[in-house]
Amino acid sequence: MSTDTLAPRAPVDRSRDLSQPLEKLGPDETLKANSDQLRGTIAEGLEAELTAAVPGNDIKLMKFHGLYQQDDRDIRDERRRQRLEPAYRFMARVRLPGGVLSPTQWLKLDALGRAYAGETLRLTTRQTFQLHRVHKKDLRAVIQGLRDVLLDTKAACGDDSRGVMASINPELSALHAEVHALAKQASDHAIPKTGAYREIWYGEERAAPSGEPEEPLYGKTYMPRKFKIGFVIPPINDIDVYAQDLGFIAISEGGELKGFNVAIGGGMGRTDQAPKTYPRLASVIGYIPKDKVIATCDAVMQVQRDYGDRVDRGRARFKYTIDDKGLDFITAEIESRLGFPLEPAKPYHFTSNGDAIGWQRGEDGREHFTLFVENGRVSNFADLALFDGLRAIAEIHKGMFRVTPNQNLVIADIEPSDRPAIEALLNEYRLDALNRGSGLRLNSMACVALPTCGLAMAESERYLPSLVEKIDAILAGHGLAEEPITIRMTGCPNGCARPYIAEIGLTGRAPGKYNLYLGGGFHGQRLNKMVLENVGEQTILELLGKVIEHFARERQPEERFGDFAIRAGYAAEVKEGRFFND
Ligand code: SRM
Ligand code: SF4
Repeated sequence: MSTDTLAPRAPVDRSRDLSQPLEKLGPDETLKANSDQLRGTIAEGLEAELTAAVPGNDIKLMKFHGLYQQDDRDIRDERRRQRLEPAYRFMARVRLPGGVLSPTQWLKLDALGRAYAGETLRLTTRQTFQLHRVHKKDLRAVIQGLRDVLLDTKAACGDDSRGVMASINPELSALHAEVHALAKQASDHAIPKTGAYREIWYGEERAAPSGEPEEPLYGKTYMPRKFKIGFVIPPINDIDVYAQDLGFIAISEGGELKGFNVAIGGGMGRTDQAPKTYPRLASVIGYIPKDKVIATCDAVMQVQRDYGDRVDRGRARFKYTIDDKGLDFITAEIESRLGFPLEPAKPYHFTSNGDAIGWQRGEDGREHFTLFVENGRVSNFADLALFDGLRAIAEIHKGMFRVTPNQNLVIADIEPSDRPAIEALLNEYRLDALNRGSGLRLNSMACVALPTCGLAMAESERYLPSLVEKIDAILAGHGLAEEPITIRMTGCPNGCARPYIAEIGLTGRAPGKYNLYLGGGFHGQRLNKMVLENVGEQTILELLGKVIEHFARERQPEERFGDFAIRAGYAAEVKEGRFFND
């Protein structure tokens, strides 16, 4: 943990891209600036009945409202053959800071999912819900339904502060409550303030101009790119704090929250064949007392707002601003906007980035059940009525639910006297069986990918479960069935399941083809290394078979799979052609 970044301040360079005329910037900048604070022609596009789509510019603006236009890629070719427009639908992403929701909110999401979203809900890697396959004509009903239970989709996507994450750790009830409250405050503070959302989706009248700017933080051009904030409570790095643009690492004394170490510049996305893009782990730059959280959000976001690349969108994330300008310069600029220097970072310690599956008791005596939800998909499957089972639980549950950063679900805050009733439903619907997966499966995550994601190049959610089964067979053959190993798959290199910090990472290149990465840190502290590029299942299993065999034979006591993979140097071994011949 370096604190040398708190050295004397670098001079402030104000030669940023915003000083250029707008037309010299990327097209998305012009679009935002001319959008009348995200109104665009969204309201008109919703009325057009001849198409299930909305006009191109509105597709982009609607992201700021948490909505993505997509089409069903399973039937895209068939529709083209029939000369029909693609089967357009929308994905709505809910804003749910820290992933906490009440049973009433669950029941509303359940009802909306059944009525408008293909009878399914999707838990995401940033602790919220996505409703897919919503018809354009139903968008208002969905959004107004969410409003009935005080939920919305504001800023769940777009160039703004995205869903704010917070650790789940059920054992530390008081700390969790305080950190979650701060995450909610940061989310409320950082979301766009434009009235566009209320006007378009709730049908409210536009307020008369007050003379104040509609967006005090964002101005007319919002952020250069998405911006992600997360709060973590050591020792569990469940939110993957090093993958956040701005991460707060809770520092407590005797169970009392004191403040946060501040980490900046994390991000996963990369593009194949584009070396200027890369995943980056966040750098810890110092410590702030807890009453400075909102000021720090403001300062850090302002720095990225003002210095982020607004010409090349591919380099617009905060991680590149930091690498281009230098960490010392960015830290000094943050401190200058805060008006005080950051204190040296305080010691902290992480043990894993996974979830503690099963029953746990909080320090306040209440009980919590973490349910493994494979890849976050909540549906009624042929052999498991997960959707119905969770509805039945929500109907009697008196506590809260928490969506975890690993796409799982905590049935939280159960009074001990209520536990038998919850257990009876878990048994009746056989949901507890989900928690009996292998160490690999319980630490697996896959992004949505096909058929809804427009950027997917390969399967992910629909494929990882069967691949895990095959790797499990290899692990079991070496007595490692229970070994917790993180495996994460994405359908493209964008990294939505944070694959570059998994012990085994797979990113899609083409149908049936993946890059294979090994060696991420078990608590999210180290990026993995690419071992194979653009290969199919057989090659992946052949390589993993050998690595697992070596691991079983040569691991040191307590050595993690990822640590072993780095120590063994597989990336170089394979590259230099030695591995498959040994
Ligand atoms: Fe993501 C874009 C799904 C977490 C990096 N992501 C997308 C889109 C919206 C595709 C699109 O732009 O058309 C995907 C929608 C698919 C679908 O059909 O639902 C999508 N991302 C997801 C989710 C649902 C994955 C999941 O299976 O859970 C996650 C929703 C999170 C949420 O609730 O807000 C999700 N995405 C992430 C994460 C993980 C995180 O934030 O911790 C990352 C990596 C961290 C990061 O941002 O660096 C991530 N998504 C991306 C990127 C690459 C960004 C970059 O800097 O290069 C894209 C593409 C883009 O923005 O251009 C993307
Ligand atoms: Fe889509 Fe790629 Fe994100 Fe997966 S990683 S959801 S394929 S953008």
